[in-house]
Amino acid sequence: MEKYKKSQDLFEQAKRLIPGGVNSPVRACRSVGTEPVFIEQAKGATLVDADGNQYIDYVGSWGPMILGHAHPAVIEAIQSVLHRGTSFGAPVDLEIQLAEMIIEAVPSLDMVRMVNSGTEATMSAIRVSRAYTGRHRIVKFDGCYHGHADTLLVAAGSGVATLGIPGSPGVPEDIIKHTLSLPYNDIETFASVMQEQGDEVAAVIVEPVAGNMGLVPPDPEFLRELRRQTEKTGSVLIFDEVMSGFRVAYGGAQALYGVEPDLSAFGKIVGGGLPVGVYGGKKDIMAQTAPEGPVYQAGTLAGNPLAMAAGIAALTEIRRPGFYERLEETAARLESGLLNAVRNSGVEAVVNRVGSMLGLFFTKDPVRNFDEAKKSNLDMFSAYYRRMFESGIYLPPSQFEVVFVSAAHVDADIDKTISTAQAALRELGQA
Ligand code: KE4
Repeated sequence: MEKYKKSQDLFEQAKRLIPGGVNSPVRACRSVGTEPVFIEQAKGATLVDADGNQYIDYVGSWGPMILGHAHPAVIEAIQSVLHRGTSFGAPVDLEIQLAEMIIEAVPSLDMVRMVNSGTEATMSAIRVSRAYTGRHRIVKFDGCYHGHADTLLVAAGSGVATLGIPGSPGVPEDIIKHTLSLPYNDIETFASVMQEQGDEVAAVIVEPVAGNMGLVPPDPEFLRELRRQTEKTGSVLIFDEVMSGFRVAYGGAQALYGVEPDLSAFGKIVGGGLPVGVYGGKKDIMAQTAPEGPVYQAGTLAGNPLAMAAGIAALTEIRRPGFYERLEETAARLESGLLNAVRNSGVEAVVNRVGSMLGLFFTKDPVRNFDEAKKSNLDMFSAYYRRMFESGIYLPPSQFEVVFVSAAHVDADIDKTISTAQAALRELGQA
């Protein structure tokens, strides 16, 4: 179609040079049967593709863009430090400033280490936990995705779930034999596993709000049970807040649900759209990290000054009074509009939401874990996705991702999204 001609040409070129033509699998849109458009630029809640088509964006770069794209404060912050140079491989004052902001925002953090991605953050938190406890076993939860480190690519969500693969070839059995993946929100199963083998468990890692099997809220009692059992067995509790951190509250999901982990991982928002991952927590655990302690972890561009400046600017904006209240209003409007659209369409679907993270599943039953998420009608999701896309609503191209609302989404965006969803769902209901 001429409408996407430039993107199609670019995609053909990209596929000759980059596996699948993308630098991250889920961007290839394979699970929804379309090809990706190449983005020319973005501002606020609007994306513009290579052919000039405009979209209301609910991917938000998979979470970082809580302020909306190209926020003036973030752009200005990057420009204001650019003249100093882009990377030194030596400490910079900006690293202290961002570390202070993150530690001040999250009471469970005594110390943090900057890395370049969420994957590095969770991978490093696991390594430090294993060193701190002298144990190897890791407990994670089905449908949770913690990045692509070998240890954690077991029954993962996000792109692994989107591609329908159990884990990934190339990950030796020797490595994943230490990783146990249990059903999310299943308190009994978790408690009995920890009673049996908790004293061999180095760490329990969880997405405290699950955003990689679609949006699945935690049962607060489940999070409290994770805390109780890990306290009892001396295992490290790791909250992977790469997505939920600074998203569902300024203090993350741990602030929202009142459960304090031993270590946390952050990413996405804390870099303001530039590559930043963070792991941190209790001082005695973090003191294991080289060069203070023996656990090796390193990174050429960790603490990069441009990324630090972008992160500082982003957190400065989102900690302003009223930010989360306004975001909550916008996301609640979208949720109720979608629920009404479902009710008026005759289609069976449920909507899950925590703050500005939403998930719509084509099923009549509640979705509280990965098995239930996988029971939803994926073909219907693909048809819905395509219909919304063609009408200028840019949703995540997978049932196992989440819709992100930003501070840049205005009433007109929400109204257009709801009316487009209404039309799409009516069509699906009549098909
Ligand atoms: P990165 O390595 O992609 O920065 O972060 C990995 C990660 C860790 N933990 C959680 C809870 C995450 O959601 C992620 C990454 N999220 C996916 C989207 N679901 C990133 C998008 C992609 O893989 O292209």
